[in-house]
Amino acid sequence: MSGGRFFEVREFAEVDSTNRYLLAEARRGAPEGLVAVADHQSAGRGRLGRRWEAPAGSSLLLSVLVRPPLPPDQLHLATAALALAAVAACRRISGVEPAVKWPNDLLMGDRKLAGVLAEVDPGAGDVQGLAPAVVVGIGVNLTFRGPPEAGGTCLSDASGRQIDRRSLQEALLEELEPRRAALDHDQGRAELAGELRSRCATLGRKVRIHQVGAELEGTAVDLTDSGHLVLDTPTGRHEVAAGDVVHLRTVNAPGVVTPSGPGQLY
Ligand code: BT5
Repeated sequence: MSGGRFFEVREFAEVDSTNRYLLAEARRGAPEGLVAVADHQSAGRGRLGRRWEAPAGSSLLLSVLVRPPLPPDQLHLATAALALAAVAACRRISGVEPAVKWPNDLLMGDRKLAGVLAEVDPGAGDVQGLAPAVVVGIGVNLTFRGPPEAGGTCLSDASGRQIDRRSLQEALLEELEPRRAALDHDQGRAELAGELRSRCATLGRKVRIHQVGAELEGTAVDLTDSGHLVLDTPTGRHEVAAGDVVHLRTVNAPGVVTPSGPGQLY
């Protein structure tokens, strides 16, 4: 059991989606810190209506409800906080260290090990004077490599051993505690962005970014303290806060499309 704010963990043998469940709880005024974990999701969500697939017992499927005091253009730092906590937990429990593909995947090499999905519900703010809710969920493959076409991997392949799901869950919630606290102030946010920079597989890569109505191609050269990606392109430098990213010149980069789903932060 983790200490700190993520102490109430609701465990499900099966639920449609841990993100969906926590968004509904947030709408009813649930406080920050509530955690949902499932053995199996019957309708696991990826971004933009895509599915997150995982046979029962094969993955860590976990969502947290946070209410960070972030301006809208920095809300995706909540995604970074969970992704970085997962990187640290994987290192502690399995000995392998995934990289982060900006903004929301954990990779081993070019293979997807985990995906993060942050969602806000505009209706979930202002309930009982609470800050708006952000639900951030992660699926970490333990023994399942994802659907064949996704070119994913799992932690037991990467580490060569069986990983205890509960140990990974507890380590993740412990690692999340300081990173969530960092979202409360400028210095913490800058430190989080610094950690993201040091773990980010996207920096130095040629990338293509799909945004609403636009596509941008260039070299990812930096991350700002707000966690935005800085791209060098033939038309100059661009700072990107939103968008799906394709790493170019890679074998298994997942193809992704423009964010448009209501409430999804990607
Ligand atoms: C994501 O979406 O990567 C975010 C996934 C978030 C899942 C967690 S599980 C707990 C919480 N509750 C939920 O309902 N969701 C969150 P996206 O970038 O859209 O990637 C989805 C794509 O990844 C799919 O279209 C497949 O191609 C691929 N995929 C699906 N399942 C996978 C898996 N287990 N491993 C690797 N790739 C997978």
